[in-house]
Amino acid sequence: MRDVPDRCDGEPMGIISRGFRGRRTEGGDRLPPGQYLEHGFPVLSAGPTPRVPLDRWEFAIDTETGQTHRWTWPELTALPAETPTVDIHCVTKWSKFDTNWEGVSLDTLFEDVETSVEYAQVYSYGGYTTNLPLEDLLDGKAWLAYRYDGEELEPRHGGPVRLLVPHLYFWKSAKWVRGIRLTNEDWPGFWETAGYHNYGDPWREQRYEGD
Ligand SMILES: Nc1nc2c(c(=O)[nH]1)N[C@H]1C(S)=C(S)[C@@H](COP(=O)(O)O)O[C@H]1N2
Ligand SMILES: [Mo]
Repeated sequence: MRDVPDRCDGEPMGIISRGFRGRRTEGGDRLPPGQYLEHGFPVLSAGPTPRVPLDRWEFAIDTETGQTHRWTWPELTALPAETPTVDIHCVTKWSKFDTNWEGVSLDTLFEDVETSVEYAQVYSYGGYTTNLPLEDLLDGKAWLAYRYDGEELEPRHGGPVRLLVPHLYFWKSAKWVRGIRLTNEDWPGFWETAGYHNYGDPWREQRYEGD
């Protein structure tokens, strides 16, 4: 006899119903509506992979008063790092559970940043942009990630450094991230301008404008 799944709710399960239930419920409660569980790691890039030499790489936070906070690669990687394990959800319907990252919490980067605005415009090497409320980057919800699964982050997945904001659809997790501009107004980014939802909460299935 093979094991019965943990989520068994007590109804009698023959081999056929078990297989059927297994497929339908793979992912269970952790899978947002309309998503399926992916075991590989697809690459989704709207353009070519930009190559940024580490000695020229920098990350900046630009405030509404014109102040810029900058980090070089040695400065960023000298900051205290965290190793979040998170589920990620792409708007094209794949979700991947328990992805392992290493990087710096945005809370650390924002420690000395004074701002009174609500919006963040994230921009990347290569020209990609995405927007989100500043509060979605704070309080342990976002990281600048430079390692994945114990290895340095591959260029196709956003290396040397990508944003990781796992509670929103993965298009908000800008690869090859270069900076964050803090603004009074909310400026839609690359996919947000192209008809994707402005906020992108996978649990409310906010895929497209109007969802
Ligand atoms: N700079 C940049 N960041 C990006 C994208 C992109 O095209 N360019 N694609 C987004 C989308 S739609 C997704 S699903 C994820 C994909 O990340 P992955 O290729 O590591 O799976 O990156 C997001 N960040
Ligand atoms: Mo995506």
